Amino acid sequence: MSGISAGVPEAEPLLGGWSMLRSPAVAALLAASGVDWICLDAQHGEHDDASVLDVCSRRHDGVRVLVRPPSNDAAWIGRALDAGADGVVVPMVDSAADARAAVHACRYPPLGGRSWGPLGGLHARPVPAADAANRAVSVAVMVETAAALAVVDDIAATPGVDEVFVGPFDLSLTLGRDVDDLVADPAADAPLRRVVAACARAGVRAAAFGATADRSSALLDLGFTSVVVTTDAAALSLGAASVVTAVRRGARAAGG
Ligand code: 3PY
Ligand code: MG
Repeated sequence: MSGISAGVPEAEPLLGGWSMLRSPAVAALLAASGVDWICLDAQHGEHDDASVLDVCSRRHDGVRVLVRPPSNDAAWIGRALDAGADGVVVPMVDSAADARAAVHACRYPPLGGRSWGPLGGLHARPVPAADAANRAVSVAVMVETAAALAVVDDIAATPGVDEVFVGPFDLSLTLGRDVDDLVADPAADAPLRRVVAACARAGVRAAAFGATADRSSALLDLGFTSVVVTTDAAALSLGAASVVTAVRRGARAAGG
């Protein structure tokens, strides 16, 4: 197993932070929160080419930096990796062919079609050789539609895929279900259990977007071994709101 999983015992779950805000300072705070990895979201978050380069050119004390491109697009994936991302989380991968395209975009020949041009040299960082970069890169493909679920074994078994990453919000939309109902489904053949089982059969990591403590814990209980526990936007607004509420409550109690 390569990429994000390198060096981490299989039994130990990885916790991730999701970066929505286009701020390198906020991404650095998120990375310093104790998570194992962060993901810069250029699909639904504010990140773009420039902010990805900005975050990736800073050091984050061993916390790996992934990027979610807006789509399964080789040019975008190549630029994120050139900027120094440790891997990508590719959205809306609906088939083994989509998964093969994502893998192909992430690896240099002869394994794939990535074009040479890492930016590390411009930022006084060492540039790994092509074969080392191929070994180190982490390729996560998002299973988040009914179509993807139907072929999840094929997607998970695609050579070069390191991780299958569930987007429970999109998946619940295409299945016509409530997201928390989907996560709590106790059936032996429940959709999320099917993803975990497919990953176990293929020997790849099962990851998912939780974003709240309850949902993240439920996903870990289901067998996911890499889970997004919060987003920067949620942590900021919930953290500030809880302090404001506590201080107002205290002031009212003191005022009688
Ligand atoms: C989903 O749940 O669909 C996601 O993509 C999470 O960002
Ligand atoms: Mg999604």
